[in-house]
Amino acid sequence: DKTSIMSRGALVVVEGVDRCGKTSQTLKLVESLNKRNIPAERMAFPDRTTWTGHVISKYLSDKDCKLSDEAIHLLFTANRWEKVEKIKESLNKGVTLVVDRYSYSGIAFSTAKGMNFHWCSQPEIGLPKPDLVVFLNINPENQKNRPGFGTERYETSTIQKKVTEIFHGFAKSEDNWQVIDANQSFDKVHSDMLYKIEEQIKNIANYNTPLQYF
Ligand code: NYM
Repeated sequence: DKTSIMSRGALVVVEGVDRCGKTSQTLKLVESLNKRNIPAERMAFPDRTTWTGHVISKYLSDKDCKLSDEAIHLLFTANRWEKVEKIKESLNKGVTLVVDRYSYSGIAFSTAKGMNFHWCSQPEIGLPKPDLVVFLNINPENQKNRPGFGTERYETSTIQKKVTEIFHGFAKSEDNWQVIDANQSFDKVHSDMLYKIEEQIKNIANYNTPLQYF
């Protein structure tokens, strides 16, 4: 039967600081994959449409929204846990997921404001582990030249700088991270990402790689 020969979709995460092009690149990737007859869908964290998402959105946009650092950290994680069934279902159907931010953003942003790295990592244990993380690495000058910061929490250069350092740490220590030079043109960044993702999809099919968990 068809399901036994169809391989699972890839779990691909795109990480990077604000204004590195994550949103437009993830949209374009799904479009290009679909054009090549590779079923793919986009997902983004935080997902502001769920109940935890409503609170997260309020926290990010309203500085008077008082939640302890621990409470909001756990809500961001809960927002991912809410999606686990959906993630597994899609991957098992052969759909590749292109995810805009994931656990790494959760750990990086909370650590950047002074929280303990180890503590922040614990509630991610058991979540599906991405097959591939594409890190859009942009230099600060280029980031400055893109449309300005919004008014949400964490949109300051101090936080962004720390987050960048933490992402570079992940890129060095994690085996699933690939760094893409996001200072290149939109189309070049797109084709570099597409190449890595297609390579990953082929690997999963060739070696029948099972989904892993943190
Ligand atoms: N953010 C995002 C976190 O602090 N923790 C998380 O777990 C995630 C997924 O939310 N500044 C931060 C990063 C962003 C902010 O994200 C909103 P976006 O992609 O701008 O909607």
